[in-house]
Amino acid sequence: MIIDHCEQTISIKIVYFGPALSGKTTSIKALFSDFGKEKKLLSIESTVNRTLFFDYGVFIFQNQEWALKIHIYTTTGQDFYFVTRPITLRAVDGVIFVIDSQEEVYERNLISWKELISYFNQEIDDLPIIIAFNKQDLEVKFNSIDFLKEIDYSRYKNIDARFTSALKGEGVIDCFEDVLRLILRKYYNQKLVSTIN
Ligand SMILES: Nc1nc2c(ncn2[C@@H]2O[C@H](COP(=O)(O)OP(=O)(O)OP(=O)(O)O)[C@@H](O)[C@H]2O)c(=O)[nH]1
Ligand SMILES: [Mg+2]
Repeated sequence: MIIDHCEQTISIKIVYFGPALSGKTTSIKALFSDFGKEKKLLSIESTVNRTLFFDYGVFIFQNQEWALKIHIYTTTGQDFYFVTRPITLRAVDGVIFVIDSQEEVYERNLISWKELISYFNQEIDDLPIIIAFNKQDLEVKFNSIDFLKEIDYSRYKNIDARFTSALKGEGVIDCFEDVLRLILRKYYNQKLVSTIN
């Protein structure tokens, strides 16, 4: 979070992370479309619609004095562009970890999770994360509880899980609101932000 008193802006950064083809770009597109802002989304894609570096967009909420800017990125799942992922994650305030719920790619999700936590030290314990079990519209899925047990879900303090079908736009806004809620609660507890009467 960056609080700029001169410009009177608060900036927050949220990143969609997850294995290749799990639905990160589909999720961010659905989110921007829900807010009627699909034209504001910048996607750097290859000719086969794979993310090359990242997708990026910003939501700006403004009152008369202050602006809240929420910068939203996706990482690329392609290992060829692996080097871009830790860069995209720099100074992140909250992560939406997009899972591909298809049984045959269970391991891929686990590897991606391990990669995510490898970029952080102890701060991972307190990083706001929403785990989005995506592709719920498909028939054959693995059991989300198994995955949560395997990553030792209960050791993280600022984490939650949800089901999504990004292709249908289902659950995407809830994930966004939830990660924002976790971020604001964390900064409220740290007294970086406060409520006014
Ligand atoms: N059935 C189904 N397919 C989905 C869903 N979300 C994404 N997909 C499909 O999964 C494929 C990959 O989606 P993307 O959004 O490009 O995935 P990504 O995670 O951004 O992929 P990379 O950027 O290449 O890592 C596409 O064919 C999507 O249509 C979903 O909820 N259900
Ligand atoms: Mg993508």
